[in-house]
Amino acid sequence: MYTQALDLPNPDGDSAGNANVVAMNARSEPHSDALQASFDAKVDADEKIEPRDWMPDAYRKTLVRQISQHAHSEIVGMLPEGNWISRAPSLKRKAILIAKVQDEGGHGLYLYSAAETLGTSRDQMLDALHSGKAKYSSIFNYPTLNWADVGVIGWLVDGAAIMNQIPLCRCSYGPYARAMIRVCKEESFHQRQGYEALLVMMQGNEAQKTMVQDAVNRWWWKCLAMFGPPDANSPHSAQGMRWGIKRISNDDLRQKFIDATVPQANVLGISLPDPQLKWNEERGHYDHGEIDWDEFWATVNGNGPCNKERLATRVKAWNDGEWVRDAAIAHARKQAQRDLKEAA
Ligand code: FAQ
Repeated sequence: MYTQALDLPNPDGDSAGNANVVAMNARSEPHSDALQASFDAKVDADEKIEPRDWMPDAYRKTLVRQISQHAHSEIVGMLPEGNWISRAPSLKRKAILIAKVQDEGGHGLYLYSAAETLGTSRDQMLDALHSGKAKYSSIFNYPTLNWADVGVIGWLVDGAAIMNQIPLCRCSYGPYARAMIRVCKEESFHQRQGYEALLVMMQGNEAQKTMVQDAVNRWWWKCLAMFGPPDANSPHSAQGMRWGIKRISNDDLRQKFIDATVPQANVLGISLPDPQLKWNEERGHYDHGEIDWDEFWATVNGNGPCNKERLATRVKAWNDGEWVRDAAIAHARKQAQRDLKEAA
């Protein structure tokens, strides 16, 4: 979809050696009422904005923020499940889990590539993640205590992720929208494999059923918080909607997720840990209890149960991989010199 070619260090480029990035960053966007009007008209007509089109600086910055946070979530999201590959209960479950974790890595790569089309480099984004400046989804800062957690991540975490990501397939920025189409197809498989794993456990013995219920109790509220703060406290929502980046609000997506998930919980035979969860005939939706937003913000701000561990694992993986990056750059350099000779 996007090039995965290695950018060679370039003396005229940024610290990562990406000359194009520097060119784009240094470019001060010309601004005129005509350019703005043509951008607004495209967004209003539901046309896609493409990398070479003029766009307001704030639109570019918002997309870099959101897409890079999304990419970081995918690669940090590999960690809690990756911990269970060696402990999967059968060869079949192990093969499925390996494929799922690889898919998440792939999603991270599509998303970093989509963000790069906006003039930021992968090294800049990863620096922000490794130094703790960048956000990633709150959900990946909680521990996976037993095998039922892996099923619940598939069912509820991927389920919430798809609910949020389907509308992003219609987002106004072309590369992000196109990346999301494939991501959503894969997330849909992830959700179904998680649900199927739980269905099997729920047909097992009492200990297995208790494990599933316990995992659901621990993850339910955290998954509801994944959709972000309530609309009234969501600083980016109004502008995101105006720009066609966000199509459905945080609260509306959360409600859609609850409405879709309650019947699935009934089929599984588990209860959801919310005494206020009740069908409201008048609204045509389930009413639900209050999310603990203090706990959410503490986690988002670095003080959840696993924030430090997740970041330390990512930084170690980056440092351990340095020799691979060096070897790839040396190979690409030699290849470029060879191509140059042949062309001469
Ligand atoms: N965690 O004004 P809003 C996955 C931040 S992928 C942490 O509402 P916005 C796949 C927000 O960034 C999961 N921070 O912001 C998988 C902002 O902070 P900032 C990730 C959060 O952007 C499955 C501030 O709060 N999905 O799970 C969270 O309009 C299984 C104010 O919020 C995406 O990233 C949160 N939950 O709406 C992988 C989807 N919520 O930047 C492995 C794309 C909010 O001002 C295994 N992103 N914040 O410092 C989006 O749709 C949006 O960015 C929202 C937030 C909806 C997340």
